[in-house]
Formats: sequence, structure tokens, C-alpha cells
Amino acid sequence: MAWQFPKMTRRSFLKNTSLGAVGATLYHPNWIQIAGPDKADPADHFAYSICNYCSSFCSLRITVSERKGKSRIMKLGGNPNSTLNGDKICARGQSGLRQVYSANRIKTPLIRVAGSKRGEMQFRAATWEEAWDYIAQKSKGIQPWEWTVYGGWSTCSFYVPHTICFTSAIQCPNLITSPTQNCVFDGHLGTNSMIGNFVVHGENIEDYENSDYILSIIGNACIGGVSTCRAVRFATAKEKGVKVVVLDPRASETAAKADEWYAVKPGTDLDFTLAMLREMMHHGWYEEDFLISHSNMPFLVRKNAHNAWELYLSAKKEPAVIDQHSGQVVFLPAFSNSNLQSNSGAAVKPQLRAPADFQHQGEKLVTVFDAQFLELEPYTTEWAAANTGIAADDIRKIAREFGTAKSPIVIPGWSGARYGNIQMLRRVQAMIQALKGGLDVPGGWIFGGEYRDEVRNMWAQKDNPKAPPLASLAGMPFVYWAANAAANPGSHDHGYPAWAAVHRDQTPKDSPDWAAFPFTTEVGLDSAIKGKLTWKGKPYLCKAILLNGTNPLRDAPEGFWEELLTHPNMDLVVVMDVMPADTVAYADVVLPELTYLERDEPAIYGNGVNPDNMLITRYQAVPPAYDNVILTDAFLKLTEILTGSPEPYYQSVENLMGIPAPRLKALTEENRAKGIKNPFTMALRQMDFEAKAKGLGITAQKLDAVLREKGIYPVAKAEELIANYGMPRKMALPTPSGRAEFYSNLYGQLREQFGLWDSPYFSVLATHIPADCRPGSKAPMADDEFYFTFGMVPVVSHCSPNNDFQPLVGISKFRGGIYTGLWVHAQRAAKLGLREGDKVLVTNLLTQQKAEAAIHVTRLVREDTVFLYSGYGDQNPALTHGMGMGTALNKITPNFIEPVSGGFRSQEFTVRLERA
Ligand SMILES: Nc1nc2c(c(=O)[nH]1)N[C@H]1C(S)=C(S)[C@@H](COP(=O)(O)OP(=O)(O)OC[C@H]3O[C@@H](n4cnc5c(=O)[nH]c(N)nc54)[C@H](O)[C@@H]3O)O[C@H]1N2
Ligand SMILES: Nc1nc2c(c(=O)[nH]1)N[C@H]1C(S)=C(S)[C@@H](COP(=O)(O)OP(=O)(O)OC[C@H]3O[C@@H](n4cnc5c(=O)[nH]c(N)nc54)[C@H](O)[C@@H]3O)O[C@H]1N2
Ligand code: SF4
Ligand SMILES: [Mo]
Repeated sequence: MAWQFPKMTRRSFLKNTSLGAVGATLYHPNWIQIAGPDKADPADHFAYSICNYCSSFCSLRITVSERKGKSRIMKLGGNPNSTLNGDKICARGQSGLRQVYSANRIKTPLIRVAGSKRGEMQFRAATWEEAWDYIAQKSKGIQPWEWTVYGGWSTCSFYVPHTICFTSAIQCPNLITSPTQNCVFDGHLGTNSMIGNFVVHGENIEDYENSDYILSIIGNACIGGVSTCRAVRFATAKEKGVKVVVLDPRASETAAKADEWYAVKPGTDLDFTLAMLREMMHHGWYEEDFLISHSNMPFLVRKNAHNAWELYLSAKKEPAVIDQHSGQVVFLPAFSNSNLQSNSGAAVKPQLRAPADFQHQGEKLVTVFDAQFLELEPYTTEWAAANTGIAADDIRKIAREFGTAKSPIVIPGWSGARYGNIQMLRRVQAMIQALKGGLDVPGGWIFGGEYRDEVRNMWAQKDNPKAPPLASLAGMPFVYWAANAAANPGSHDHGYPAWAAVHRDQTPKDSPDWAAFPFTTEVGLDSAIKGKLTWKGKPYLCKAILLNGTNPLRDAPEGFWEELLTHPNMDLVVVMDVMPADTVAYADVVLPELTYLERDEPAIYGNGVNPDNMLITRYQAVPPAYDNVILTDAFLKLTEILTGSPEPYYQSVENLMGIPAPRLKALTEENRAKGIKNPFTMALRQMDFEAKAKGLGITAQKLDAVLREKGIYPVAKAEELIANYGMPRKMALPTPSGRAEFYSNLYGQLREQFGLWDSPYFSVLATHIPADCRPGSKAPMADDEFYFTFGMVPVVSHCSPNNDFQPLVGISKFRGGIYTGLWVHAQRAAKLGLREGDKVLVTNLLTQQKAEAAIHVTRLVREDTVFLYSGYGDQNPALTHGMGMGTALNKITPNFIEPVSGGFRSQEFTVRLERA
């Protein structure tokens, strides 16, 4: 018999379970610990830095003790001078000093012992000369296009420009980054299509403090998961009485702090949001002025020869609207933040909806608003209720409350990579937010200070063809530039484009490993390694790889990377890391980087998602414990090894980042002569200090003095930035049209390029895409079959070796099955005769992948769903504390991708549980 999951309000939820107490302790103003003393001891001092444990980039104040001539880090805390996270940081952030002092840390370069196999973790300690020489010998004969460079999330956040400069210097067209396929890019391409962001992690933040209604859908990390810089804002909002509604199949940390928790059926959140969008449009719960003035909702569309909606454009590709005053069709500038002026400069007030049967020059036209409303016709609240398990009345209530709130926020969501429909889900969420005009206003989504500056700079340099791309592009225009550079055979002297583009063009579009926009993903890597690709009639192989700060052995579906890294065609595997992550075991040569607490960064950065514009950098807190390298110096050295000279790297840095090469070289040489370690990084740093100081009208010494004393250099407050440069009210968004794009030009362009007129994945408007966890089956689920879900555990980042740090191991063990077990509902567990801690074999019913797990019996998860925290299961024995704790998520997750950007569908299946 089909069962119905009872909807639970917080009240009935608290009545039925013991979570009341949990909720209360979790939501206490002090649940994030205040770290560090107010004043350093006389013999101690503070150093300032940026946390390196998650993409929240919290500002750090580090207490360093100086005793008997030795410096030691005593405590990591938040920087009270920073308006990002203030004096608060989370448990992971606090455990960071273990990276410096861990006995398991990689202390010297390592070279794989002759005769051993990759994966066996058989290394000998080597000197730097030996390590570089090893790479020089092994890379002989490997062509530039046969290299692939892979950067992890921190590379993606801080070192994108340098990573691109390096690949350009060695003429390698192939770059992978972990967050794209595994995380944000997948889901957020949907958000990006609306507002033009490239949400790595720093572009927008929700202004919880000024919001009266917060809706969270497939997300936990922003609040409970935890992102401290967002959680502190959320805590203030709670104190002010905000209403919080959470959709999650299990009671997450965020649900524990919510007013209402809806245990939605996994994979059906899109259905919920489509019904919500329909309700809001139907009842007029939107900001009409905003939609008319700053979105493409009033643009005219028609059905084209493929029976698909298409913008009605002038010969100059200008969009058309109906002017309210004249009732006539008027063309607007193709690119602008406003619709209130025609292409000839006349005042216009567009109509949001076209009159019935409107025709222009014999063509039937409607507005984007009309077309979207028509498309939403089938997605009623009753339809959504049947799919999601959330009652139609509740869906209507949430739509009404959200639609009529003053400053509602739907949390945009963070990682994607769960279902093929998550991109559309995130897109519809952005539409719901924009419908209320909640973009870049207090109480809505606000752009980060640094990102806003980058967009401003991009618009200022728009007509300058000589502007260095990495110093003048932001948001999606940067993505288009990088994707085009990779796919263009003309980008490099050798004429090879990226293997990702070759794979796409040599693979049938209906193949399960085809993606239209494989931007920095691994889609196609196995074809390249296994010799399945050709270019100009010759095999196109990948023979060497450099992995930096990433752990794909655990962070991507198991098996894929093991096979590729041990493939006979793979001649050289270089890994840069600080800890012996599982991936390190597969290296030929390991290059240890200095930890973030021991290094001065090559640049000054913006302060993450802080809506205020503040500058920040890392200062070395203690002298390096070992003679290790910093990424940028490693790139310079590798360029020298692979091209015979460091020159191409200097040139790339000049051409792409605009940093003058002659001075950079001279400073590097000066530093080297003085015996300064990482001389190139320090030269970059000095030049960045000079450039930033010049921009601020102060000296580099002054900038350094302020940063040393306060850890932060305030540039401008959010209010002032929003008032002058709010997007799109004052300044164009980085979308193709400059407006908020309800009709997506991004998907429209991909749809046309690949002729995918019928695919809902490429729809220009919001539409339904079912998550298909049980393809072809309509049979009821068996007693031992469940949907599978996962999430970030508050004490571990991804599946990174920080789960080896003793304080975090201690918390994980203390929490027991809650953290390291597989959550199974009590009734279902009883039916299967399972008890807390029992070992089960979990089988993915679509791929037959198997993993063992200990079960955690709970009522805080849907009856038809199991849940696993995703940060455990490391297998490298060199991680003596964390190894083997919990279950590795990636043993279960399949290598299924969606066809737009190749994002993983890591929950689109069901599992069977049986006693192990
Ligand atoms: N199993 C599992 N898979 C996941 C996730 C998960 O939670 N669990 N999360 C997904 C998401 S959202 C993302 S963004 C990706 C992230 O995937 P990755 O980018 O691979 O992130 P991590 O697992 O944190 O691995 C980072 C590696 O960098 C190393 N490292 C830390 N500091 C430094 C440093 O200063 N220098 C260098 N060179 N290395 C350093 C760490 O020791 C670690 O081995 O994973 C995705 N996949
Ligand atoms: N502690 C910690 N914090 C982190 C990270 C970390 O590794 N550890 N990594 C950082 C990074 S890079 C990222 S990308 C973010 C990720 O941050 P989020 O995207 O917020 O991811 P999770 O924290 O995994 O939260 C996902 C939530 O969605 C729920 N869920 C699963 N399936 C469904 C479904 O079908 N429908 C609904 N409605 N809910 C579902 C899960 O139960 C879980 O509570 O976290 C960042 N912060
Ligand atoms: S939320 Fe925690 S781990 Fe993430 S940056 Fe902040 S302190 Fe570091
Ligand atoms: Mo992520």
C-alpha cells in the first residue's frame, strides 16, 4: 500500500520527537563558539588570515605564542574587524592548526618507489631537486595537449587566474576543477542563466538579517551545515523573528531551526517550485515595476518553426516590447539594465502582458510573462502535491506567504550534483526570487563587494579589446571566455582544443556521457586516457596529470579515478597536497604545499561573500615547519621544466592578468638572490600590494600596516554600493541582455547550437524535468528499497583529510551513528529487523555499486529515504586518525551526468539494504 508521509509543522514535529531539545541547543546564540581571547598575551601576538576549510572564506584572527624564540599557533578565531563572520568560526575552522602540526602531514616531496603500483602508497622521501628532476625525466615526450591540470575547490576560489596562466604557459588546453561537476556549477548554471553570476562561492549572499521569510530547498550548509559567515546573519534574523521554512527529506540542522519543515520526496523540489511560481504569477504576487523595468519578462516572443518559444528580435537582434502609452511594438537596446528607453532613446513603459490575440506584422506575439504562464499551466498545486508529498494547501500557503512577504529569501542553494533537474530547480528558485524583485536589495540576495567591483570593472573595460581577460572579466562572461578558449583549436600553437570539446563533438548527443557545455569537467577524460579520441586523424591522448588540492578518489564516483590513474596510458601523475589524502596514494610524485597558516599569499583578495567591500590576505602566522613550496612558485618551476624556460609563465601573467612581466621577473630574481623562499610568489604579492594601494590612493606600506593590524582593509559599505551599483537596478547584470533573464539566452543558445529544441534541459523557460530514480519502474518500492540522500556533515569539509584531525574525529565519534551512520527511519528499520549500529550492505540498484554502512535508526528522515553524511570513509592508512571512519559516499554514487554541463546525478537511483 502506498503510504503518505505526514507533513510536519515544527509544532507537531516537536510534539512527536525529541528534537525539541536538540533544536533548542542547536539554536542558541552561542552555538557557534566565540574563539580567542580579546587581547593577546604580552608575549603573544595576533596574525590575520583566511580560513581554508570551506568556501565560506571566513576571516581569521590567529593567536600566536612566542616562547623561547619559538612561535606556535595557540588558537584560531574569527576576526572581529571583519563584517563577514566577525569573531566567530566553526569547529572545522578551529581545527585548522592541526594541518600545521599533524604528524600525518606530508613533510617532504615523495617519489613512488620503483616497482610499486599507483595506489599502494609506497613512497620514498625525496629532495626538491629529485622531485623536479623526476618530473623532468618522466615528462619527456609528453606533448602539451597530453597534459591535464586539475584544481580543487580552493584552487577554484583563489587560484583560478594563476591556474589558467599556468595552463596557458605550458599550452595545455585541459583544465578540470572539482566544484563544477561535483558542486555549484551544475546547479548554479541555472541561477547563473538568470543573473549572470558565475557562482563559485563568493558572488552572492542572502541578507537574512533584513528578511522576513526564508525558504530553504535542498540545502543545509548555508546555515546549519555550516557556513559561519552566513550562519551569523541567520542567527540575527532569528532573533528578529524571521519565519523559516525548510524542504528536506530529513530533519537537517537547518530544519531544526525552522518554523516549518516539509519532508519532501527526494528529487521533486522542482515540482514544488514550479507550482509556487505558477501560484505567484497567477495571484499577482510579484513586483511588477521591477519585472517591467529590469527583467526580460515584457519582451515579446513567438513560436518558431520548431514549435519552441523564441524572442522576437529586430534585424539588429534587439528585443521588442509593447509600449503601454502607445500600444505599439517598440525595440529596446540589446544590452541594458533598463527597459525604459527604446533603441532610439525615447521613453518607454513596457507592458508585462500582451493583449489577447496580439499581432504584429502578421505574427502572433505574447510576452515572456505570458509564455511562461502558459507553460506553467499543468503545474498546479494539486499536481505538485501528488509528486512531492507536500499538501496542496501547504504549497499554496508557502507561495502566498512568500509572495506577500516584504523581503522574502529563497536560499539559492549551494551544491548541485544531485539530480538532472537541479539546474532547472535552481533556475526556478532564482525566478521566484526575481519575481519579488529581491535582487541586490536589503533583505534579498546581495552581491558580494568584491564581485560587484569585478563587474563594475568589466563594464568599464567593455570597449577595451586589450584589457587582460583575467583582470577584466567576471561572472558568466568569464566562463564563456574560458570555455571558448578551451574549445578553440586556435588558442594554442599546436592546434589542439581541449579533449572535453573533442569528446563532445565525437560522441552522439544521446549518449549518457555527452554534455553540451563541459566547462572544466572530467566529461571526456576517460575517452582521452583510453585513447578513444582522435584529432586530425591522430589519437588524442591524455598521458599526464597534475592534481592540486583535490581528492577525486573520494570526491567523485568511486572507480572512475582509480581506473584512470592506474591506466597504462597514464605516464605521469603529479599530486600537490598537504595531507596524505586518498588521491595522494595514486601519485608518482607528491609535491607538498605549505599550509595556509604558514604562507603569505600571492595576492590580496576581496572578503568572500561579504556585501561590504573589504580587502584581505593571508599573513604567515608561523614560520614554515618544513621546506615546502607555494603553488605559484611550483607553477613557475613546472613551466621551466615543461617548456625549457620560465618565460612563458611570466608572459601569460602579463597577457592574461595584466601584471608587467619585466618587473615581476626582476623582483623574483632579487628575492631569489636574497635567499627568500618562494621568490616568485613574494614578488607577485609585492606587486599586488603596490597595485591595490595605488587604486586606494595610499602607499603599499600603509596598506600592509592596516592589514597587519586589523586583518582587513575596509573599502566601501554595502549600502553605499547597492545604492550606486545595484544590479540590475543601477548597473547591468552580466547576462547576455544585462537584465534578469526569465527567458534564458544561455539555454537558448545551447538549444540552437545543438539543435535540441525538444529537450526540457535546454528549455528557454521554466519547465518540468522529472528526477528518475527508478527508470522504467512503476512498481511500488520493496520493503528493502529506499531513495538515497546525502549532505555535508558540520565537522568535515567534503571528503577531505581534515576528517583526520583529532578534535573533529573526537566530535564525530561522540556523535556516533548520527554522523557516521546511514539514517534509516525507525519503522522501516523495524520491518527489516535492524537496530542502531547494525551493519548493512547498501546496493545501488541501478549500478550495483555496494558499500557497507552502520545504520542509525531515527524518525528524522522520510520512511522511504535513507540519508548519509558525505565526509567520511577515507582509506589511506597514512590518515591514522580518520581512516575507515564511516562510509565513503562515493562508493554508492554513480557516474551519471546531466546533458547540459555534465553535473553528476549523484542521488538519481534507489538502494537496497540488507544485513551485512
Ligand atoms: N564524498 C564526497 N564527495 C564530494 C563531496 C562530499 O561532501 N563528499 N562534496 C562535493 C563538493 S560540494 C565539492 S566542492 C567537491 C570538493 O572536492 P575537492 O576540491 O576535491 O575538495 P576536498 O575533498 O576538500 O579535497 C581538498 C584536498 O586539498 C588538500 N588541501 C587542503 N589545503 C591545501 C593547500 O593549502 N594546498 C594544497 N595543495 N592542498 C590542500 C586537502 O588535503 C584535500 O586532499 O567535492 C564534491 N564531492
Ligand atoms: N560542514 C561543511 N560545510 C560545507 C562544506 C563541507 O564540506 N562541510 N562544503 C562547502 C561547499 S563546497 C558546498 S558546495 C556547500 C554545500 O552545501 P549544501 O548544498 O547546502 O549541501 P548540504 O550541506 O549537503 O545540504 C544538503 C541538504 O539537502 C538535503 N537533501 C538531499 N536530497 C534532497 C532532496 O531531494 N530534496 C531536498 N529538499 N533536500 C534534499 C540533505 O538532507 C541536506 O540536508 O557546503 C559548504 N559548506
Ligand atoms: S565556515 Fe568554518 S570551515 Fe568554513 S570558512 Fe568559516 S570557519 Fe572555515
Ligand atoms: Mo562545493
